[in-house]
This record gives sequence, structure tokens and C-alpha cells, in this order.
Amino acid sequence: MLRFVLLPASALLFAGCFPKGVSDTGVPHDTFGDTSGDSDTDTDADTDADSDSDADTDTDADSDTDADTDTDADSDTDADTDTDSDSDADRSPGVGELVITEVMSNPDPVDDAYAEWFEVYNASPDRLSLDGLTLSDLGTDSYVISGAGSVAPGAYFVIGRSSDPTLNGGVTVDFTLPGDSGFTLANDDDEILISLDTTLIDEMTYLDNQPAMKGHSWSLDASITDATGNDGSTWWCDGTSVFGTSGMLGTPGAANDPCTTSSTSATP
Ligand SMILES: [Ca+2]
Ligand SMILES: [Ca+2]
Ligand SMILES: [Ca+2]
Ligand SMILES: [Ca+2]
Repeated sequence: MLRFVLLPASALLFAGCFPKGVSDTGVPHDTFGDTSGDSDTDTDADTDADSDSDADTDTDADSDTDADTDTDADSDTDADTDTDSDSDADRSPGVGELVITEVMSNPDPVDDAYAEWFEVYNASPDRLSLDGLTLSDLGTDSYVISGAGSVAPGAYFVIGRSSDPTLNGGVTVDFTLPGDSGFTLANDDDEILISLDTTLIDEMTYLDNQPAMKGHSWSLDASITDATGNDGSTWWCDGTSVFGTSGMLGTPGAANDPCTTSSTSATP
């Protein structure tokens, strides 16, 4: 039951001693009816103008300043700290978790400056970030990967020198090396080293008679997907499947061809 209480005139006079909008502690409070004692004009208890109770400017309940409901600072809606839309935090690879599986060092008839590429395989059970890894050789080539994103477990990833299909022979490239990367693949002998700081993740070497044929990739046998199995030349051979638009042979971004006795090089 609603009751009206009649206050004595002295009580009303006492309340009137305080200016409108100022509490009895002297702290201004808003005049819109919230009881929090804060100084804003909305009806919640925080000091910002939105309707939730945290101090950021979005309307979700977490304390960060983006509009999603997680508490990390990125703009996606999952709870991890990376910017992709899956729910795991991509991690960097450990030793042997990325495996170099295929190398196009001597593309033909297209220009090496656009059509060189190599392929890595994610041998781990997790999505692996490529950013921060160093690509190098035993000479002076060295480039720290930036902006490549990540590779899914069990997937192949192609790093190349151009994403332009009219220049690179039609290979689909997952990450394009910048023009000034300085990372190139010699036609005679060269190496690819993938490192995280001082930790070597994987390394492969080819000699001046490998790969033997222009326009063919140098391809690890389909049965080998580990970082020691690709050492030496035993399990490598020329790619045999046609890809792209220039008649070159290899399997960029996909499982490799098997090395058979009909291949020009290794016979596992
Ligand atoms: Ca090189
Ligand atoms: Ca080359
Ligand atoms: Ca290796
Ligand atoms: Ca392949």
C-alpha cells in the first residue's frame, strides 16, 4: 500500500538548504534520478554517457573499448588476442612444426623475380602464426615475416615473390614477399632456413643439380612431412603435376606428388 508521509515544515526547510544538484557531501550529482552520486547525466552508476556500467564508450559489459563482448583489445568477437575470427590464440611454431615441402627456384618461362615460391606444411596440431619468423639462407638473404597471418594444422602455405597471376605463372600465393625482402632462390645451390629468433624451425638445402629441370618445383616425396625427412636430397624429386597458367609443374598449396622411378631425381 502506498503511503504518504507528511514531513514537518522544518524538514522541508532543512532540505532546501542544499542547492539543487549537490549532495550533502558537497559532490555534485546528476539531476536525472540515479542514486550513484556521480556527476554525469545518465542514469547508471558510472561516469560515462552510455547505459552500461563500465567506463568505456561501447554498450557491452566488458571493460575494453571495442564493441565485442570479450575482454581483449582486438576488434574481433573471440576471446583471444589475435585478429582472426577463430577462437584460439595462434602461436609461433616450435622446432620441426613447420616443414619446407616444395621449392620453385627456377621458374620458366616466367621471371624468377615474380614466380619463385616455396611451400611450408604445418605438422603441428595447432594453427601456427608465421609472423616474426625469419627466412634466411647460408649467405646474406634474411627477411623477417610480417603480415602473413597463420597456417592451419595439416595445411600447406605458399610464400612467393608476387601474387600477380599474370607475372607469377598463375601460382596461388598465400603470402607475398615484399619487393625489398632480399629473399631469393638461386637456380644453382641455395638454402631455406626458417627460424624464430635463434631457434631453427626447419632447414632444407638444394645443390646445383637440384632441381634439375627449369619450370619444375623441387618437391618432397608425398610420404614425407617432417623436418628431418626433408634433409638431404634422398626424398626430393621434380614436381610432375601441372599448375597455374604457364605449364610449370608442382603442387603449390597442396600435398605433393609422390617421387617415383620416373622422376628425374630422387628415387625413395
Ligand atoms: Ca637464397
Ligand atoms: Ca631463381
Ligand atoms: Ca629440415
Ligand atoms: Ca605441394
